[in-house]
Amino acid sequence: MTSSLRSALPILRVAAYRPCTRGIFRSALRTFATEAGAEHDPKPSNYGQPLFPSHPHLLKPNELTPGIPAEEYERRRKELMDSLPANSVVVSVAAPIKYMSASIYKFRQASDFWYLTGFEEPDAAVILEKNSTSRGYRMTLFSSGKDSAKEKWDGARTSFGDAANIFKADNALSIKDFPSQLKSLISLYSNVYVDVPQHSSRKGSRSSRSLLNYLSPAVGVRSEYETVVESLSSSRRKPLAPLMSKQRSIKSEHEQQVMRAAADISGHAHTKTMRFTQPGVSEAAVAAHFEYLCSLSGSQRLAYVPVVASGPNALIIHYTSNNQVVQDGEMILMDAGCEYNGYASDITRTYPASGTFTEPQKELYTAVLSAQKALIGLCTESAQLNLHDLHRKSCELLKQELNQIGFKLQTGDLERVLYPHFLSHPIGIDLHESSNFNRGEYLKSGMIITVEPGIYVPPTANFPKHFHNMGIRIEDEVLIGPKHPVILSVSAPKEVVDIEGACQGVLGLEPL
Ligand SMILES: [Mn+2]
Repeated sequence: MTSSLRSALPILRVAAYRPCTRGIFRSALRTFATEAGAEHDPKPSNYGQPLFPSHPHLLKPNELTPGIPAEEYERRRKELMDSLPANSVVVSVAAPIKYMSASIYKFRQASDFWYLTGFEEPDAAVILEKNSTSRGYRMTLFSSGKDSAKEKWDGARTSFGDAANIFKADNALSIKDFPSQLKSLISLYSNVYVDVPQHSSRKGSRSSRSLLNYLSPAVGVRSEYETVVESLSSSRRKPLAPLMSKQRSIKSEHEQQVMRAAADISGHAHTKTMRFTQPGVSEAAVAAHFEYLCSLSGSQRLAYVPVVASGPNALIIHYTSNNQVVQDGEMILMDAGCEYNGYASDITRTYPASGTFTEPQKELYTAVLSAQKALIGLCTESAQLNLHDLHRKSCELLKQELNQIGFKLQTGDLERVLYPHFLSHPIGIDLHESSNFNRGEYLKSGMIITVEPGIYVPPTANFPKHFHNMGIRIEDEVLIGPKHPVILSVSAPKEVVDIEGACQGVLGLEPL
């Protein structure tokens, strides 16, 4: 038994389950912990995250995180390091734990750190030093390691030995050594790729810092780390985030599969939630139903706070109060997606509460849908378009569609009033992978973007009365192909007949 916590406890293990491969019935061998070669029980896990030995129902033997093989993480690091000039070092740190009142937020790893390491524990960091070995770099992983007293409360942490072996680090050290190691190490390199922390804890008041230190000793480490980073001259310090953003924008086949699975879970949940929705139900219940279905399908959390906007609430683009009651005759705009195995999904559907669109609802819905489908057709590498081009195209198409159904649009009506948001954003580990994404760059195969035109009609006399207070958005996730787009969110119905079919149970769906 390797865990210091467990070896300290006088517990005899009576049965070791030795999972071989997924899907094969596991035999319960009666062994004892003291026997040589006995493997660790799957429960409680000996690691700080799901790994094949402890969670064979979630991962395949070669996977480091569900759906992503260990060699893909190796490939990501190599690709990054190969792209850098000689004399470069990369530094990436885990996300800090956030505390809310007395309880703790479910921890979510920092996206770039996770992309490079697959390591899911807080209080961790990685240093990658470019060198001339065949691997191309040297990797040092810092983490909290075993601490029996702490693990008794928070669960297992991966040992340094396992951190090195499983996550393929040349060296695994305590996070407490990170600031001093970093300090001595970066003096050796002329290019230090690192991101300056956005909310520097050093800038906090003395009292809040001591409170943070009380909550987590690692905050002290973080503060020291920030001092080291800020002391670097601007000529040597280079931002890491733009490089990561570029690399992350092209999804590997494994990532595409995980994202397709995430979109499938969300798409099915949308379909079943249409069936669940009835006049008289609360928006909150609709949101809860969606989340329940996603969790039931294995999603770890929602990718964002869902928008469940009934009737005129749909005119508020980021309506998340979700505290009204669905009325007969209204449409519901639901913008909701789950996170699955580290990747976000993002789907919006608009459907009738009664199960049947009214004529004006159908007319406006069909206008948005026609534009949306035409735009998806342009999501190919061969189309040579960027996100700005696609957005401009969406404005043109929506104007044409609206003019055909009786709108008399004046300059600015569409962009300023009826369709005030942007068409699209890249999506992946983060819901909006846009902060460093160049909207002027041509779309390339392997990118995944959303396509989400919408029309929101305020009750003003310059727009046809029968469309007043309607808000419609239709959003899919699209994988850019060389010549064809692939709609990842295809399991959520969007044709009028399919939506009505889902709502009415014609597709064989029951409310639950
Ligand atoms: Mn979106």
